[in-house]
Amino acid sequence: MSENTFGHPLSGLGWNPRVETAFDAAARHSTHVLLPARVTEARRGAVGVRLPQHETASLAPAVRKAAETDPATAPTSGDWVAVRRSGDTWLVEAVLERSGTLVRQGVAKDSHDQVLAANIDAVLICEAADQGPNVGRLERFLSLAWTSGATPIVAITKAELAGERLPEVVELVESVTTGADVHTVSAHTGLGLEELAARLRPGATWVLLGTSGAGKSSLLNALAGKTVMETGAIREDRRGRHTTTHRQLIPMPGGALFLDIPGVRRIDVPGDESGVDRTFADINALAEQCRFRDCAHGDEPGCAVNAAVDEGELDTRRLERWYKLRREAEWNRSRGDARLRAERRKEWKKNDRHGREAARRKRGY
Ligand SMILES: Nc1nc2c(ncn2[C@@H]2O[C@H](COP(=O)(O)OP(=O)(O)OP(=O)(O)O)[C@@H](O)[C@H]2O)c(=O)[nH]1
Ligand SMILES: [Mg+2]
Ligand SMILES: [Zn+2]
Repeated sequence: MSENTFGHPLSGLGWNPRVETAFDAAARHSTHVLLPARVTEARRGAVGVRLPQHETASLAPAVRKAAETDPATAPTSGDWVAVRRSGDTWLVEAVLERSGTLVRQGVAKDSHDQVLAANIDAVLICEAADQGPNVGRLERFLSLAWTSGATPIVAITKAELAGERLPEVVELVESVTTGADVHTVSAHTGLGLEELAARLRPGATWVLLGTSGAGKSSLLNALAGKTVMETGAIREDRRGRHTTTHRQLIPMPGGALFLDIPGVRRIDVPGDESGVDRTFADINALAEQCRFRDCAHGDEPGCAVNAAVDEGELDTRRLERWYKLRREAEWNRSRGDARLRAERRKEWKKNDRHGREAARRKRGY
């Protein structure tokens, strides 16, 4: 961080030279006087921003139009935006270029991707110690986190509830978290909180990812040392009910920022195989040792992947999950490409029509 950004009024919100450059570019392009702000809450058609004081801002027509065409461009929690005063309201004039985005892949036929969090440095994946762990889900969350460009970190939450099973739970989690650090924590007993808090750099933005009831908001409160988010008991008669219902960016006492988001039950891996490859780096390293470069790990001779399975070093279930997630990523990529093609076609048709109408007007009939 350059010296002059330390005293900046937005430094407590993660303001940094990269954002400053992006903002300067936006400000130069505008005829209005613009101010930088960070989106703390995204709602339909409006956003909660910090400038650094709290304000509500609506979307300027150009931003709204872009968001209608592609919802992924709409200002979302964590975004840096350029705003201006218009009468007694604030308008978002531009969404500044993002770094690190957690994207939820649209799974329905025509659905668009949804940006859950923008400008994030770390993804804290929460998995409760008393309910599993679900390694398949962890691999899925890890793939998503790696694709975001931010650093994934895993928190085994509610550790005290695992009792004697804790070492077994930790071992299982660590067996599927190649390349990501694992912290064992308890919001109730305080276990592991100091170690985790030591990793929070001022100005860094962390997002919490996990199922509903995993203890994300509780962990946030415990790290903050005060209640910054509501937490909720999981009751049998209200299963599936989320305690956190909207995404919110919270500045922490030490200067880091946390984005708390509602629990995610299942999430598709994005159409980008790189996140899956990072998650399964152990299998990829094995695959590189196969005799044939294009080894399909079937019954080829000299297959290092199969050798590892035979020697009991690689769990076949993990291998199967790798295949499954890779297929899913490939499928989502091809689907994304198909949607892009369809959108382009629609755009061309529209332009054609506009062109024809303009020609007709010119001709006068
Ligand atoms: N025993 C124990 N319970 C915990 C711990 N952390 C959270 N809980 C409980 O787990 C339940 C869910 O916690 P929340 O923090 O609301 O979970 P969440 O992940 O934010 O859930 P959503 O907001 O719905 O996504 C609450 O009843 C908490 O009291 C812990 O360390 N130990
Ligand atoms: Mg919550
Ligand atoms: Zn092989």
